[in-house]
Amino acid sequence: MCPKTSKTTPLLLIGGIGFVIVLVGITGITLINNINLSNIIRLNEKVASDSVSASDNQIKELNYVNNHPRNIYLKLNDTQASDYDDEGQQGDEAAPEADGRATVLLEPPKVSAVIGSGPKEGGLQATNSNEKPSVVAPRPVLPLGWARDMSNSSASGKGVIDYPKRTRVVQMMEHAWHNYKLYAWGKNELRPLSQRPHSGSIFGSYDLGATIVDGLDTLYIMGLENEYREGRDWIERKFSLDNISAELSVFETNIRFVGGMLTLYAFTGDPLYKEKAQHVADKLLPAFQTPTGIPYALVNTKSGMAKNYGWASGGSSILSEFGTLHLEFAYLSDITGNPLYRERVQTIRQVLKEIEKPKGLYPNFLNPKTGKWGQLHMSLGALGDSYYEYLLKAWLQSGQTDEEAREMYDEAMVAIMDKMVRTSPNGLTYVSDLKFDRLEHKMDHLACFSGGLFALGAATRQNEHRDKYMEVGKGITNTCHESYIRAPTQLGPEAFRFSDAVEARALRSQEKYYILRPETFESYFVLWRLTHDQKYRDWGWEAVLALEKHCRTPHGYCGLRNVYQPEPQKDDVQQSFFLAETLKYLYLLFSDDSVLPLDEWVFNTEAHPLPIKGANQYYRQAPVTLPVSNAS
Ligand code: DMJ
Repeated sequence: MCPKTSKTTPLLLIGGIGFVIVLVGITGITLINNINLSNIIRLNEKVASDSVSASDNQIKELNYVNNHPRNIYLKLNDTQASDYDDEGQQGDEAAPEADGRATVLLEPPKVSAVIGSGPKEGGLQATNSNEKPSVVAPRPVLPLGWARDMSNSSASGKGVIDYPKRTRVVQMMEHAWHNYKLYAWGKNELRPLSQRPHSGSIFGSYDLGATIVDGLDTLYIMGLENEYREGRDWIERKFSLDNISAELSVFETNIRFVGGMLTLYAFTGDPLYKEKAQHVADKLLPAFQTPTGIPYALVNTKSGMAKNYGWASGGSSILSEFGTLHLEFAYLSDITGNPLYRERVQTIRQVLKEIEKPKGLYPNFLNPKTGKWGQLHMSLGALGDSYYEYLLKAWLQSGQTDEEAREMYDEAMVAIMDKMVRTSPNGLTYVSDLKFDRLEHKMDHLACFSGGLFALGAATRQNEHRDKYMEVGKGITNTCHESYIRAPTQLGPEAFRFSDAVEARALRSQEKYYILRPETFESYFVLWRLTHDQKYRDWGWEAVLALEKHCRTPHGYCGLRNVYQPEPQKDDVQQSFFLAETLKYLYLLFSDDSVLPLDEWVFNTEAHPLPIKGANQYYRQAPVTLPVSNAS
């Protein structure tokens, strides 16, 4: 037995040890696996809970609903989103939620404008239920309801949301955004045909997310909450101009990036946007280091080296560029408490106020070293346009206190009316370019914003020009509409001419393209708000159908190479301003007047609405501090 036992014992021992090793091994692997697995599960849970709490916090922080202009209440509900046909007819009566996105609750703001007999009277009245109403500051405010006063009460559709049509615009925005997200997320723009990013444009080749920053306030206004959050998240995590050596256009960067961030700050009060707006503006400041204070056009974000475009007359800066900084820089000073930004644009203002103006007009080119005009070319289109816009709007933005801006605007308009506004043989009103003493009977698509500008200027000041300017505003808008409907695509060319032979038609091949520009729709929107004439909505709807027919592709929207061809070639670029401006103005055209009322908001030239001081509770003014910016 013993020998047998002694033989089997080692075998058993070895077997036992082996068993234990295998057992320990299996247990160990299982344990390790379990540890890994539970770690991963825990990690995932953490990520999920972080992102939930981040987004909860974000909601709290953003106070998304409560802080929204006019308390837009989000209702994500797709059920009736496609309940329309191409004529914009809806089967049933439009229900309040028919566009499934945003319902406007007319909860009164805590501070409301109280109006005296004119713009110089009145003050602000607190209507917070805890306080006795009292005048807190006697300062000029826009006459309450000036926009409504201009309306024709017999016109149909006054103040009513056109849900089916507005829904279509929201769906266009979703299509543009989702395809950008799919193929170009974080890059500047989308190439819809090639399904890849568009780089190397005015934004340079860095990934600045131009479409995100430019389009985000439109998403917010439309109530596209998830998309808005994605964009905000990207800005928080990725958007920075530090450590990159990009040569940026001061103008484009200001109107799209600074302007976009400022609007988002006004809407939400989220400090992220104020920080980013200031961050971007600080990168632009070296461009202002010139003998006159007129900034250069381009600045390198790393070195601060600044320069002008080689092609601009005699090393000049461009009127529409250095003249289109005022709204953003002034507002940035007010929300940061740092006066430096306003000082920079006020210097530009003083140069332009004091300089001699040929025939009362502003040429497009000004040398930042000598302070002298370059070529005497004048335009309300390319190179000039938004300078005039910012004169009127600086006055509006200030709550009509910046009288200097209004005077400069009024004087410029008198000269433009006299020297540049003309009527064609068949009665079309247009704004011609002027080169030295010679009129060039051509109007850029860019100049089509001026229909709305003339009307807005007329609506906000009672003077001897008021009726005439309102008529000119309507006339220019009508002419721009004509330039659209005279093309088989029903979309307007980049520039159109007037001669004995043609009216409102492009003649040169390089003027026949359409790049999703907004200016004509901007004027439809402003005129709609001021007159409630149904034709502006009808014209906007024609444009929606034309955009859908010719510019929509399975992967986003493109411009057209020739609007006069029935089946035009597409240009493969979805411009960021298509989301920022074109779709925003179309959306507002079909909204009621309580969405961004024109006596509380003023749109920058990229359609980013900024609050009006003294009339808008979202102004968010900060106490003035000593300059803290180290950029100069
Ligand atoms: C936009 O960037 C702005 O509207 C600018 O003022 C002019 N050009 C484009 C749109 O056409």
